[in-house]
Amino acid sequence: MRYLPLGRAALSILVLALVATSASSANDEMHYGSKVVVNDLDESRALSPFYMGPEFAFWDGGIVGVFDRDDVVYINIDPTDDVVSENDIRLTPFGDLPAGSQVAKADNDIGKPLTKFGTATTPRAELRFLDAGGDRAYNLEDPIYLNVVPGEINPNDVRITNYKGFSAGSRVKDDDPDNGLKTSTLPGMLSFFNTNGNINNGGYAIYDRGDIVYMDTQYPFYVVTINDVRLSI
Ligand SMILES: [Ca+2]
Ligand SMILES: [Ca+2]
Ligand SMILES: [Ca+2]
Ligand SMILES: [Ca+2]
Repeated sequence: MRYLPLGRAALSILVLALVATSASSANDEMHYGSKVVVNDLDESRALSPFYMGPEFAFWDGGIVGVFDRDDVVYINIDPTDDVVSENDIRLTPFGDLPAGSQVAKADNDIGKPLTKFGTATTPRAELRFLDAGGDRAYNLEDPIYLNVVPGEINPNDVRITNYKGFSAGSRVKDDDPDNGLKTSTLPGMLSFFNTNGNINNGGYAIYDRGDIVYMDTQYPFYVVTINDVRLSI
């Protein structure tokens, strides 16, 4: 009898541990800016290439002609259209619409002009990582940035993953601890999971509503592997 209370305590600890374990691998962890870890539900799923390589771009608000924190940043899926269009991905929030959301037909940013990075008048921008562990390799602990003026984190860079309490989709500010730190080239390319499975006449996956964009970071490509990054909700 005297062991019963201990047994109950041990049982409730076990139950709590099981609940915590199942919660950490559930779908709600697979949001924008999260990385694929062992046993995630999407691990080893097939990814599809985009017809044309999507580009990062911004809707130039705030001070026009200057990339600043009032500019909403996007993945422009069709880089030739130069406007915010259906199913482009927001990398920063727009009003109530969170970072990682796909643009929908009725959204207020649809049709807005997009400015490309890397032209004669605009800075270059790349996805790069901060080597937090200092092992000179990209791994799970390393946060990712849309790094404008690649090489060093600057104010207004976009965090693609969380960093020390700063959420994915937030902008780096002058006083933030990551401002000024060095970045390294993130290997890989953008591809997508064809959630609804639709294909065109040529047999290629169609990117549309509900499909999930990934930064595909390592061999084998076109497969979701550990370290890949989810870029949409
Ligand atoms: Ca601006
Ligand atoms: Ca577009
Ligand atoms: Ca590292
Ligand atoms: Ca699709």
